[in-house]
Amino acid sequence: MARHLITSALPYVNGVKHIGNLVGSMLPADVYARFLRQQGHEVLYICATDDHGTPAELGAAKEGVSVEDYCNTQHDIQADIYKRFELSFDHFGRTSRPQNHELTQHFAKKLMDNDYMEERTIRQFYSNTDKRFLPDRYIEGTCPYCKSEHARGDQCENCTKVLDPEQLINPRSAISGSTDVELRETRHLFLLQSKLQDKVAAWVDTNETWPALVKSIAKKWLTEGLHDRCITRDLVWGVPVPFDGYEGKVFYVWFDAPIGYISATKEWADAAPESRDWESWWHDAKDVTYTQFMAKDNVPFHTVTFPATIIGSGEPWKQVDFIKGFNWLTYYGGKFSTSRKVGIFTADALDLFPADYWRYVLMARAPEGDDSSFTWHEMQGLVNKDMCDVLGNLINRSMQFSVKKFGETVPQAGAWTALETAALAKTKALLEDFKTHMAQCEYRKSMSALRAIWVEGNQYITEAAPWTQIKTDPDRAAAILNFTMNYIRMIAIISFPVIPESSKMIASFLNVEIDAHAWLSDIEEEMTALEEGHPLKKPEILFRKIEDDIIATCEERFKAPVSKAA
Ligand code: B3M
Ligand code: ZN
Repeated sequence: MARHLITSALPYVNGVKHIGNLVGSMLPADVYARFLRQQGHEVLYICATDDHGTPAELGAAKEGVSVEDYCNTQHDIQADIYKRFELSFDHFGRTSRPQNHELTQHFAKKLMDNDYMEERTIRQFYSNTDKRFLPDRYIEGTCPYCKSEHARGDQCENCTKVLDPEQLINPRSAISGSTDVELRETRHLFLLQSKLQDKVAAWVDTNETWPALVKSIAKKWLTEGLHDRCITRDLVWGVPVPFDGYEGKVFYVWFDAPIGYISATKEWADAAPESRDWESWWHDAKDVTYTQFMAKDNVPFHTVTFPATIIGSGEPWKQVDFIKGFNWLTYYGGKFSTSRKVGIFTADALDLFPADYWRYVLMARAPEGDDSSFTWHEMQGLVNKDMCDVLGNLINRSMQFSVKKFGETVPQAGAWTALETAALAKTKALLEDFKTHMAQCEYRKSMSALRAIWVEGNQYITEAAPWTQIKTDPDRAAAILNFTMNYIRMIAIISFPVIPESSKMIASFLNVEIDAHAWLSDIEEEMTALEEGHPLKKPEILFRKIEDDIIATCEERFKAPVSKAA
């Protein structure tokens, strides 16, 4: 029994996210959290909306509402979607809460006290048309690296390079589009990351288990050298800077957002202070294993920038142990784009198909080793073959037959033959694979082991053929079905982290509870869990095939670049 802290990158509050965001952060974190809870560990899965920054201000301006109102609405919309995706956050907080303001200001003061922060006068774009400074996303232009015309002042979305606004070619205001912009002097705080370089590098080196993708991104940043970073902005929305002369300025969103992991934990504890202790998770928490989930563009901020803040504070905050970074999920090889509405958004996804279809498909095609392309035909294939033809088929035909021939109870057991022993031997090995890969957050491998267990069950009943046996040896038919009902129960338990709703549905056919904290002890023993006479229900249809015409409609509606045959 261990204590596991899990966080997934905090989605920006503005706008419904696409399935690419989900697969690179919240969904795998949820699958992992559920898996660990089943293993009996104490798990705390924390997420929040990233409420600050220019995207929220721009979003509010576009809708003509106040930033507060805008963020309230957007937070609730996202929270509702994630609930429908069955994401089992222990808390889904907000970085605009007082807890985060306090903690962010606390970190800033510590960094200032420890001489890791200093004031500098810089030049910032000022829009004469809009009569204001244009930090980060308020300024747009052409990327000096890849020449994309939609680069923002802080980062180019196309090539992911972090930018200084002054590097933009043909800068223009994102508010008015005006090119009447000029550089003006303004005072800001800089985090002296260059002074923290060695300490951050030494800490990165202690993390031997990080995946190659994550480690290489961190190393690349460290090799290029950490630059001092401006962490305040001329904006009204954000965490106010608690120093004299900084009225009207707030912290840069990437300074307060990762602190949000801690402050959202505090929100969680503040909701029930008598039973919850946030500090035991974050302060000097040597017994805690901390895992973060994020897409690759967020990795530098979690391997280098945020660690610099933590190390610079000189306080014993819990540092991340394992970072699971993801490549991009693409839409037919191209980029999902929130701004250009390309791809599939999470709310639309749920209108089309149940959450479990998405959960399984996205995890089976997780962009781990490389970017991974989503196509409707592939989704159709995975749902129809793996979920319907294998898992659904196993459950429906065996349970229907059992109920028809032996009534609504588990039939009598019998001695296992070579068929059962062989099936169990294979299953045991697959289960070990599944567990190992899940524990290492290797989703593609986990899903293929899981699928192989579904296949094994389906093959077993095909070979054992109770429908033939019943004609000559009804006891043997009963024994096969007894074994199968137990096998199905085992499948319901192990599939729960991935397809929780379906697992619960299968469990309801079998009249068993799927306790979130139950994993299998010994596979042979598990195969005797349901005894003769245990009540059964006639199964309902678990999964429905996705027909070709639905795929054609989706391709058209979601602007799939090319319509291909399956
Ligand atoms: N909101 C960026 C993103 O959603 C940012 C992550 C913050 S994690 C502390 O990609
Ligand atoms: Zn670029």
